[in-house]
Amino acid sequence: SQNEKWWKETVVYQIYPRSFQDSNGDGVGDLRGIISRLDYLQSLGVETIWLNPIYASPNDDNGYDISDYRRIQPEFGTMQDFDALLKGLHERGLKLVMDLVVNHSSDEHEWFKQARSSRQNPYRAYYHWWPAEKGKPTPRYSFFDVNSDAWKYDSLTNAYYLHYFSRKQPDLNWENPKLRQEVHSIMRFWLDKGIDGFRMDAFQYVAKDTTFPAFPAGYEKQILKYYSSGPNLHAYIQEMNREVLSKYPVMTVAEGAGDSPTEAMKFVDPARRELNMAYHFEGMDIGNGPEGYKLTDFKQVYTRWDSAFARKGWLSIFLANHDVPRMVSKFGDDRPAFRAASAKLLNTFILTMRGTPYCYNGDELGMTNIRFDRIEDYRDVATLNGYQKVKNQGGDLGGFLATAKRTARDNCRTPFQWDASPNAGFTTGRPWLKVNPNYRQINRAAQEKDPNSILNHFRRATAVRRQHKVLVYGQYQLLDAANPHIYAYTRTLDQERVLVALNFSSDKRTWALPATLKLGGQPWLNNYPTFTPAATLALQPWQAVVVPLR
Ligand code: TEU
Ligand code: CA
Repeated sequence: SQNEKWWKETVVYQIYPRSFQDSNGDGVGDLRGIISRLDYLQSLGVETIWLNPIYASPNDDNGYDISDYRRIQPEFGTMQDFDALLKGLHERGLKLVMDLVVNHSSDEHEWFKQARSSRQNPYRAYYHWWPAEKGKPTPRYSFFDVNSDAWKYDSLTNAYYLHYFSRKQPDLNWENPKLRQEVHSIMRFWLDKGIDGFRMDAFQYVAKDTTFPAFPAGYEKQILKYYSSGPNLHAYIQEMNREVLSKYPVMTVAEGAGDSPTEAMKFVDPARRELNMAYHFEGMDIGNGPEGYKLTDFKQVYTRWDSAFARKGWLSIFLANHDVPRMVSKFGDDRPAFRAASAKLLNTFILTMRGTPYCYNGDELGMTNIRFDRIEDYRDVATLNGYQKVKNQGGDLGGFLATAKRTARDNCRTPFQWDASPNAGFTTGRPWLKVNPNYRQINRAAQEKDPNSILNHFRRATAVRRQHKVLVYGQYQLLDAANPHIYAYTRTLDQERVLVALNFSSDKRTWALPATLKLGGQPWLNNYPTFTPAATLALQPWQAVVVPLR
């Protein structure tokens, strides 16, 4: 039907290039390294690869600070390497999605160098400035700054510039049509090379009210309300669709989608001609405290978002990315006895929900948080500046480190665990970020040999999704919403109906099937060797079954 689209049926696999595979021994992953792993990517049964930024960058925020949008980061390789990678992917039937980071550039981008050189410079209006003679700017919160202050004073022109992220990531001025044309031209440059889409970074933040009105006290606690969906945001996206996107058969996904399903729908309602899909963070935002999360909250979030998109629009489904802890450490149980089962359960969840699944590299192996003890081991600007901020305030540094062990972004950025050789086969040199010492047990080579490994379960799960459109398009219905341990739902498409039953706990559980459901055969997917069809299911710790219904 008209509603069927390749980007709804695809499974996206996210590669963090810095940590995937080093090919030349400098300790940094690179494009040649990815090329050497193309057969592995194909073997996963995913069809789309999303690469975190690989553009030229001083690397203040691992590539999310771009100094030249048309060049490859020299550490990662050359444009020839990029072309070879794209060709290699396409030859294997895989698509490539690039990160588009245009809420901000690097302060080392030529535009910013020009802009800050004088108030009269034509590039001045590519950024947001507050002349110091107007006094202090109205407060704006910065996610990454040591002072949380998004205005940085620049003495060269006696003015402040705006940066929602780090000082080295000045926000671009989307109110300037010239800037928007530059972005369109950058997009065409990559689309004309044949890439298959964009993941649009921090895109909900691009539009600003440039009169910079004061926000009420405490606004930073509701940052999405004040920062996302600014004036003209959707006009800018519609313009981009008209000028660029509508001319290419590609997919687009907005990182962030406003502060509610209603706001999110504006990005992806097909009638509005904007983007294809969006991802929200409500699922990720639960369970960041030491006490973890309640399954009933988790179910409620996914169910509410599913129903808001039941008739139109499309979402992404993910439990991890490069900005959050490892999914098995946060949502599963990464102790040795439960790690494999819970990782398989979480992959089953991602691959059986409605929405396009996004799988973060390493999660197909059940890689875990590294849990650094010392600030010296971290590399992430967010953690390093956060630590410095607490230190400047004379705050509780031990408490900060304890929280970072659980939530810091470097937990999931450690090198990919290929095999049991030194540095997990990631590099022959010194890795830019420590390898998780558990690589001797948790690695790809070991899991290739084991038919019941997390890796081979992941492959079965992607194959099942490919074979059964009910898992892509089928209507979702939650069962037993109040159950604190079992997440069960059905997916239904025409005559086909399937039950997904997930035991989100480290204990055996029983679960009585609703009287209206009749099991209709052997499981399509099961992370344990056995399953006994019965009116009451007996589920092992973290057991995950996908069973057809009659
Ligand atoms: O992250 C943006 C992002 O997650 C914000 O939308 C979020 O609200 C904020 O970080 C609060 O935690 C993207 C990238 O994924 C991230 O790696 C970059 O550091 C960031 O943009 C800046 O480009
Ligand atoms: Ca390298």
